[in-house]
Formats: sequence, C-alpha cells, structure tokens
Amino acid sequence: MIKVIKSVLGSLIILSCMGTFSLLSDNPNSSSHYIVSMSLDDYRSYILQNRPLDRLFMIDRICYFLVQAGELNTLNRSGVPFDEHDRVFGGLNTYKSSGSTGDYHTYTETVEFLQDLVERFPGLAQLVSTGQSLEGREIYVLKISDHVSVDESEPNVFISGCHHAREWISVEIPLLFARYLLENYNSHQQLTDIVNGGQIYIMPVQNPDGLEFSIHTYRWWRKNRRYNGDMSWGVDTNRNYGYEWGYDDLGSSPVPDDAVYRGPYAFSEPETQAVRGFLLNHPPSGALNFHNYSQLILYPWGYTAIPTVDDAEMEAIARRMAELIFEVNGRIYLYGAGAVAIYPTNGDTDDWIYGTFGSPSYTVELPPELYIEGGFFTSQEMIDSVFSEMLPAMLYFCNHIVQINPPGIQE
Ligand code: 0X9
Ligand code: ZN
Repeated sequence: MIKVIKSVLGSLIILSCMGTFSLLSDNPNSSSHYIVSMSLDDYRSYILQNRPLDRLFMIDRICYFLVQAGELNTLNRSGVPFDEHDRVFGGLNTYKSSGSTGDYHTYTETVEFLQDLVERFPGLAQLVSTGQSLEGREIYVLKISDHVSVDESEPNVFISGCHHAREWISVEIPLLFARYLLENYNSHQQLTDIVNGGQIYIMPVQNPDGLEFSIHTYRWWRKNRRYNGDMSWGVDTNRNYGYEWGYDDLGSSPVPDDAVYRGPYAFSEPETQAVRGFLLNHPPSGALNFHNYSQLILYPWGYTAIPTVDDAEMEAIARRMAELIFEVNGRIYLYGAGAVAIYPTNGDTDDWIYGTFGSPSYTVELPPELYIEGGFFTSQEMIDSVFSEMLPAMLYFCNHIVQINPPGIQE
C-alpha cells in the first residue's frame, strides 16, 4: 500500500511542477520528443482521424503523451487543443554537469564500466550477454570468480539491478560491488573466500530500454518499453516472472496501462526471458535484487501472506543484513516477507527464484526511506554512502550463501 500512495503522490508532484519546470529541458538526447497533454475527450476525437499517441499516464481525465516531431505537426494541424510541456520532466535535480546523468550511469556507461573491469581483471571477471531487450540492447551479466572462464561446481549468487527504469541507484550498488570485489580480491579473506568459493553473477541493468527512457525522456518511467497495442506502453518486468504469475489482480494488474501490468502471459518479455534462461543454466543459491525506495529487505512470498517453509531462515538472513547496514551509519532498514512488509506482488523476481530453485531471494529497497527525501530519485550525493552501508551486508550474504552451499551440492 505504501508504494501505491507513493505513485499517486509522484504524479501529483509532476503536475504541480509542470508550470515552472525548465531545469532539464535542454537534455540533448530528448530533442526529438515532446510531452503534450490534452483532455480525454479531445484525445478521443483526435484518434478518430489519427494514429494513437504514446500515452504516459492520465490524471483527472487529462492524458499525457510522448510525441515525436512528426506527431507534433499532426497534432498542430488537427486543431485539437493540447498543451506542450518540457521534454524531460518528472525529474528532480538528478542531472548534473558530468554527463547526462551525473554520477549515475547510463546504459552505455554501465557497459563501459563492466568492460573496463574485465580488461583490468581478465582472470576474475567475464562479461556474458544473457539476451537482448525489446529494443535490442544486450542484457549483461558480469561473472566474478577465480577460474572465471570455467563453469565450476560452486554456488552461484545472482545480483540484479534496474528491473524498474526510474530506480537508478539500483544500478550503482551492483556496479560498485563488482568493482569492490575485484579491486580487493586477495586483500581480505572474506573476499577471497567469496571469489574462490563461489560464482557471483551481477546484472546491473535488467531493463535497459526502460532505463534509457527514464534518462532521456520521462524520469518517472517504471516498466519496459513494450507497446501493448492499445495505446499503452510497458510491462512491469517485476510482475512478469512465472511463479504464480497473475495469481490475483492485487499483486499485479491485467490492465496494460497500469504501472504494475504483468504482461499477457508469464515471461512474455525478453528481459524476463533473459533472466530465466540465464538462471536455469546457472541455478542461484541466493539472490539480491536491488530496487528503491523505502529501506526494506523483502523476501518471499510476495503473492501470498502465508509464510514460506523457510521463513525463519530467510528472516534471519534479512535481520543480519539489516544489523550490518545499521552498524555503518545507523541507517534503519526494516525487513519481512514481501506480501506482509510492503504489499502483495505476483510474478516478481523473488517468488520465481525461491519458487523455482528453493534459494533465498531478496528485494532490497534502497534509500531514501521517504518520498519527501527524494523517493525514486535518490540524490547522487548519496550513492557512496548507500554503497558503503550496503557493502558489509552484501559480503555477509555472499559469504553465507557460499558457505552453506559447499561446492558440489548444486550442479
Ligand atoms: O513493487 C515492486 O516491484 C517493488 N517495489 S518498487 O517500489 N521498487 O517497485 C517491491 C517488490 C516486493 N517484492 C515482494 N513483495 N516479493
Ligand atoms: Zn523497483
């Protein structure tokens, strides 16, 4: 429920910002797109004679659209009244001078970051494509392990970011963790144990098309960029996995225009297919899936409030992670089973991983805690501290998973 309120609030803030918003309008990458709005009735009359437009959202019977230059001309010629808004909107002050996203990595910068790690640590890091997004971007996993080119009989840990486009901080934590592991391998026993004893698979961007869309066009975007064929866009990739997919309409939506649209069938999206294909070949013994915001550590089930048979074990791991995070700077993360601690979800990553492999899988909702602290738009000044707070918990998690699943058990 908390997040539903968040979404509504977010949309209201967008509207109230609209009149004065100009900070971001000169982003060069958005120059061929425009945001326009018109009443639902005017839109209905517009589409009697014209092709439908890409609808972003609707509030109080006012629809907001993303249009290309040609469509803007058509709109002007149609005589239908509409308002034009700044091209990149819905964002707060997340763009800074050093590149289009400041300290946040775009998709291309993420790939360069990963490639650089492979170049620097060829014996320990390998880049693998798990498939392509709808718009053809590779969905990469960075493997970190000793004997990295060999698929060893060691426990696999899966770490993902950016199922949701606007959650940029969720890209950074997996990236920084990868770099930390590689740069400090051999300097701490805990790291050596993880890298020698396990295989760590890091997918910083599960939804690259959504990320790019959030960067260049509409900062609030959440889903992937599927055209649903009914004037709406996007499937929520965190509702499209195949365990109890579509269990009810509370934990996901059958309505394509909704933020939590689950898609027409389980694994309908190439982005979730990529994760499925990869993990079926590299069964995870544990997983961390990063999101924001709220400061929560969530575990299955999401689809039902009935506890899993492993509830006590998964709770104990979450508690330890929360303690380790707290010890760094006193930041509080709450924890619990997803359906109870946040709200019901079906078709999400944790349920599919736990339901398929029986392995503990967590959604970590990164800071901030509250909407008024930035909500989905975690300030870039927080990246380093969010990471240093999370690091001991991530190391503990990897170490724990590697230790409780000694080599030989899984493959
Ligand atoms: O709704 C989601 O997908 C996640 N929250 S977010 O604001 N990042 O979109 C929460 C997923 C929670 N997972 C479970 N309840 N299992
Ligand atoms: Zn999310």
